Amino acid sequence: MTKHLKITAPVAIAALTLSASITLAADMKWDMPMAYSASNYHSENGAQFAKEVTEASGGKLEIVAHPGGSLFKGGEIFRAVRTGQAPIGERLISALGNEDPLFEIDSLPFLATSFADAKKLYDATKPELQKVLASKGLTLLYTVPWPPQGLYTKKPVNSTAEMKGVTFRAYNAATSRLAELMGAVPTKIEAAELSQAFATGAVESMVSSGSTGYDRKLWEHSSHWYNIQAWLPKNMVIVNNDAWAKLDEATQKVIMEKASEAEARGWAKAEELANWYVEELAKNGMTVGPAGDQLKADFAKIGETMTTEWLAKAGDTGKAAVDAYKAQ
Ligand code: PCA
Repeated sequence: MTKHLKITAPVAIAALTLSASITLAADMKWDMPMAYSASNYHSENGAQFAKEVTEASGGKLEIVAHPGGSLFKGGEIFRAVRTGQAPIGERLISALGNEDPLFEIDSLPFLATSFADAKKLYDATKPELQKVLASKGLTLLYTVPWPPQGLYTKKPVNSTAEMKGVTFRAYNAATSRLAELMGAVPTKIEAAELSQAFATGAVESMVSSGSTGYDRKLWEHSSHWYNIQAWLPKNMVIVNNDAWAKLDEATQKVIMEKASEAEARGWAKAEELANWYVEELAKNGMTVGPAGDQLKADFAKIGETMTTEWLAKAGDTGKAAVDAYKAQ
């Protein structure tokens, strides 16, 4: 009898512990790969979204955000979600031009250069974006913009001719093309690998927001940021439709509600932080300001070339999307 008790007590305790942990854990867990630094507002917003869905789902779903490319690198996230390796994930939309030209519409230079216009462009093109994603088995949850894009250099630059032969970090096909049109030498590099690329001298310039320059301490590697205000690219959070179908309606509703809140929060945060980031670049010793007249004129011309090229590639759908935006 004594012997019998000695054996069952630990077993009973183990069983209790096990059942306690089962009731605490959610029925389902979604890992959510994200590409940018944990402290960036995109990642913080995503982490908040994940936490809120987890809490509001009543134990049915736990979403865990993995920032900084720790689960999948930026360049792998879209494929991971499309193939179901990850049920949900975040990706820079305009890096997906080889999937569909429509994904590049928010990186067309000088089409939408303010937060208000970027929002208009998003509203006008959202149905088409959702359609393209649906054709790949994906659902759009929310988007968040980056602040306006400017040129980081190691020296004062007055015209794009001065960028000839300069090595340039690109984050999508559009920034690669922009570099080519300046005579610069582009290499595609994810933000997570940026500091190293600059530190080793692999690249010496780029076009990006004050946000990414701040995250990656670009003042350690460059001296100037020209606010050419060329476009405001967006990140999107997408979900795999097979994973989506495994959720009950109530959980799907929770996700959509929290996604819509994350979208509003993210757009507001980007706008709120835009100037602050630029001030931080200046505080850390960089010369920041508008581009000079020649540089501006050169970029305007490059922008026209890129828009013409994109329209040829994007066909009637692309033209209709631009027209829908302009009609707003
Ligand atoms: N930061 C991202 C994309 C646009 C931006 O402002 C990056 O540089 O990778």
